[in-house]
Amino acid sequence: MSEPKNVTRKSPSVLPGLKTAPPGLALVIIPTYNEAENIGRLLGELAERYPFSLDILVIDDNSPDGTADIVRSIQLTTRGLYLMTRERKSGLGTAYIAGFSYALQQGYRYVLEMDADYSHDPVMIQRFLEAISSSDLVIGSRYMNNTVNVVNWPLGRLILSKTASIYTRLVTGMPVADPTSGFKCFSAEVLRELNFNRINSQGYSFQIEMNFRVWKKGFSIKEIPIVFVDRSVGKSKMSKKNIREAIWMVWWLKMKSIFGLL
Ligand SMILES: Nc1nc2c(ncn2[C@@H]2O[C@H](COP(=O)(O)OP(=O)(O)OP(=O)(O)O)[C@@H](O)[C@H]2O)c(=O)[nH]1
Ligand SMILES: [Mg+2]
Repeated sequence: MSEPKNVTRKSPSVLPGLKTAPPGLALVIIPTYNEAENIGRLLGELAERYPFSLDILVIDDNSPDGTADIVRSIQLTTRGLYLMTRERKSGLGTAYIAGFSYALQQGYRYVLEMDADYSHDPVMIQRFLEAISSSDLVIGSRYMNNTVNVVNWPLGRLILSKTASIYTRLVTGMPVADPTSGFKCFSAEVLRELNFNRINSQGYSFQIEMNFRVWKKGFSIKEIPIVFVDRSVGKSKMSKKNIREAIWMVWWLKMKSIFGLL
């Protein structure tokens, strides 16, 4: 299949005869904006842990700190690492939509979302890949069984996140304990069923909207426990605008669903 113009593959081809899971089955999408301090270490760890069972697509929005250049240099020695570049910072939602389209076009069976800032532990990817064989969407949850699994988060962030989870559940009725989590895995069947043109939310809303649409289509959703660790380097891109958007988005989704316009 042909490669979109803004995606580069520099990796060497896979060595023949290796007794491992076939490459090309699962793709992890990592959106980045100014993650130069994190991306090198993360890509190194992913390549080491999953040398043949996982491909990686970094989607960088022309980060001024040179994140994309770091990815390019790692591509020279890493199999299955791809880079999509966009001209300007255009939001997490559109980055993921571009990544999902790429994943479907390339025929991946499973597609993961992951942050670049080490809030999401690479070790857990194995669990996602196990769980996705019996579910359509697997969400890494910080709030399962009435526990809170976050490390180093300021109390304000925790209250905000937990309140958003409760609020989303009350308004939409969606049975998901952590609807704003950005560590998750979709089966390709689910993504194929969604009309990406209708999804235009960013940040937290994007995660909620994806879950809601998957749930409303009757697909199965499973949550697995994760521990979320606050970023230790780099800056958060979370904004007040993201929070305001999420407050209205859940009502908008509910109304659309009631009137059959989802
Ligand atoms: N390509 C792209 N990536 C983005 C954009 N905004 C955020 N990201 C990336 O998306 C991931 C999550 O963003 P964060 O800033 O960590 O947001 P967050 O996890 O909600 O906030 P913190 O917990 O404070 O870190 C990170 O890998 C960011 O670099 C964007 O506009 N474009
Ligand atoms: Mg983060």
